[in-house]
Amino acid sequence: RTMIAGASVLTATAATSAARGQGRPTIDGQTALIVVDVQNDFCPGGRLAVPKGDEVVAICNTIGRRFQNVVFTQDWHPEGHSSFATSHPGKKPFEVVQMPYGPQVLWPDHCTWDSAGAEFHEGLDLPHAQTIIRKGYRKEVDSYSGFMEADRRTATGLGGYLKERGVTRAVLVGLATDFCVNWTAQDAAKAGLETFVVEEACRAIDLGGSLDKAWADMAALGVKRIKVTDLG
Ligand code: VGL
Ligand code: ZN
Repeated sequence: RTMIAGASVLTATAATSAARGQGRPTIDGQTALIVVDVQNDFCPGGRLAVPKGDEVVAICNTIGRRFQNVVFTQDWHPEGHSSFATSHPGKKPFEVVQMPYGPQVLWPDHCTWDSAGAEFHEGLDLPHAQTIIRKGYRKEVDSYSGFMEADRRTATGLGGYLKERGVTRAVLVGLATDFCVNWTAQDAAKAGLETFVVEEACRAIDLGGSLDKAWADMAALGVKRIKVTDLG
């Protein structure tokens, strides 16, 4: 009898800490789903295709219905953007150059203003999404993060938007795990949001170990890596 009582106490404790949001997010009016860069250029056939990037679309749709607050980020570059290898004579995509704000991976041209590649994947079906934060629109500065440009000074406004609306918790999905999801998650955590990344709802580029490093860096800031089933 004692053993059974002890076991049920343990079970109750685990259930309570889960409900407190230590392992899984409470989904309520203070929680926002941030759908990162689910754009054609990051999907197969796109100019900076993330392997299996399109597989996140259906998962985002299913998850997204459960959230009152849904926000999209959209990578949005002018032609000739400084993150494009084509803007650096003699350089190739995926080489790294030094920019005034630090190292910058050079990419194939992608997500240019008003191009088909910059549009959201046509299967993304979250009509209740409330706002779209565009980023990377200044020619000289990239922005993987939905919160802060790569100069690490210029805010996009997403932090203020969420704060003003009383959002304290962010759940992230989208592309790419090791770049824009990673940087957005880190900045969400730094902004004081309780931050979760749903791993099956993301796909990675994985350049030279960048995916393992991204998960480690996110974990160090308290970002929680969860599964779709953790959303209940
Ligand atoms: C991204 C590289 C360049 C991303 C955006 O969405 O992860 N990656 N621009
Ligand atoms: Zn970009």
